[in-house]
Amino acid sequence: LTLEFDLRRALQRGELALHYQPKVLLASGATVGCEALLRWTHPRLGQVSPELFIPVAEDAGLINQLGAWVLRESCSTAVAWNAGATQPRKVAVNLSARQIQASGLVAQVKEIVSETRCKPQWLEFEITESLLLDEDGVAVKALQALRDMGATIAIDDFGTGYSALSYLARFPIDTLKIDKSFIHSATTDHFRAELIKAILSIARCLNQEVVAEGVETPEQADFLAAEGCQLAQGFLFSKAVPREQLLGMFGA
Ligand code: G
Ligand code: G
Ligand code: MN
Ligand code: NA
Repeated sequence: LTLEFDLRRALQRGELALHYQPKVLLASGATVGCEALLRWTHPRLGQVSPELFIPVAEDAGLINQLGAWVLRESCSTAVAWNAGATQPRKVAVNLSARQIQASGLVAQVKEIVSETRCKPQWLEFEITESLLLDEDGVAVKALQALRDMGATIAIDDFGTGYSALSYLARFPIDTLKIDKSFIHSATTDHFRAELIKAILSIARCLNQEVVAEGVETPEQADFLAAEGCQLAQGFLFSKAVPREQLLGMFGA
């Protein structure tokens, strides 16, 4: 309850910040996109993880307000980052299950995109795979509408959820983000390494982009590059950085 009170206050007092983790080309290390990640510096507790406060925001009915703030920040960063760019530089925005199931999401995205003059092509939405199980559900319809606008859809934490390969064929997904737990054991666990190769092979067949998450060592990066993975995020390259720092980073 107290965290809920504090979160309301945080929204008003500007204690929240959006940081951006670069997404890089493994071949060159060049930054070609990024993922927006919420940061909250609590006046007494210090850094509070979004893993902790997103569920609080959801239960308190604050997630729409928080989501709108994240999207507005992300769009305005995308506009600045894409000024003069020849290739679209995408900002990936995380959406929780509750956000996608809420009825106003698509209208909210349309409004903010138009208000900030952000091209939907500069946005990617990250969701978790369990949302796709309900084919005729609200979530899948919302994702379809976002895609029709020109945004792309990524499956976050791929491999950790209720992975049903059938949904990959049924639903148009643009990007698979391989969960960091796979990447961390790729160079020590033969079985995990083979699974990563299988994921890369499926993605090639379905024309999907793959992003390896949580790359921390050169050995992991070398393994991924050798297996044909083109894109990665992780502490080896950069943690999430403030907007000003992101704007100085690009390679394409
Ligand atoms: O940022 P960190 O490295 O601690 O992320 C922890 C979790 O919080 C991740 O699962 C991430 O997807 C989620 N998260 C971070 N920022 C946002 C956000 O803006 N919206 C939502 N819904 N989740 C976020
Ligand atoms: O669930 P999602 O993929 O959105 O979460 C991203 C989370 O992963 C964030 O909390 C981010 O800070 C964290 N992260 C990013 N790069 C690395 C990394 O190289 N290693 C680890 N352990 N975590 C990372
Ligand atoms: Mn994510
Ligand atoms: Na992830």
